[in-house]
Amino acid sequence: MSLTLIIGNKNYSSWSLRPWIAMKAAGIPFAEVVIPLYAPGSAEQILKYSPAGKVPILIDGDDTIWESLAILEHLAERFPDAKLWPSEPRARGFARSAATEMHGGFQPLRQHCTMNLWLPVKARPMPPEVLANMRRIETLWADCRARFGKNAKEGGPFLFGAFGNVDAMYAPVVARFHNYGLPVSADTRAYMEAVMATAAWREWYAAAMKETWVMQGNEPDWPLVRGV
Ligand SMILES: N[C@@H](CCC(=O)N[C@@H](CS)C(=O)NCC(=O)O)C(=O)O
Repeated sequence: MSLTLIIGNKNYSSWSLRPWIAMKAAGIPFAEVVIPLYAPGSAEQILKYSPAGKVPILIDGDDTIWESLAILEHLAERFPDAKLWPSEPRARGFARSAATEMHGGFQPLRQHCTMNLWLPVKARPMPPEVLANMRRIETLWADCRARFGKNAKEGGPFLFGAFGNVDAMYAPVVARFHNYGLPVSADTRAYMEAVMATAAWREWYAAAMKETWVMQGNEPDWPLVRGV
């Protein structure tokens, strides 16, 4: 049964990046449909696929799965060999908590550092609540690495060893920390570099650089040129 992932434009759509990068990193084949966000008619286009009116949406044969975390769970069930969750139960429990903390939290970071891959990379002053989010995420990533990542059977530089669902959930945070120049530690930076070096990340980024849709209106100070 073929899979189609409906996503927003790659420059802005942080939620879309999550299942997209998980599927690419795991080598799961899929077709993609890109709907430019917040453009005339985009809401109607999204509604054709899901009454929830948000991307990402996964079409799996006759089934529609929406909400990024539900899509990641679906993929993990559908493709057990991809090991999108860690195979060890204690690591898996921790991984699910970390992924859910991202799905429901970090509102200040999401609000002040909206994903925009075109944004020139530059340190920007941030309110304390964003820095508090950053510190919590750094502690969480360090915990994942120290407790489960470093000695994982499926090894690698990612949070639980091999790239999986938790890395996918936090991939847009990597973009935010990077573009907005947040003052992260050397260990955090090393993890960010590992994510940004993946073939999947580079493919998404290259496609985002070719996009031309500019979100109108709500962020007047966003640059209209591509960043580095
Ligand atoms: N909780 C949802 C959030 C999805 C979401 O907010 N998607 C945004 C794009 S990143 C969207 O579809 N916006 C279109 C709109 O609100 O009209 C998830 O995890 O998938």
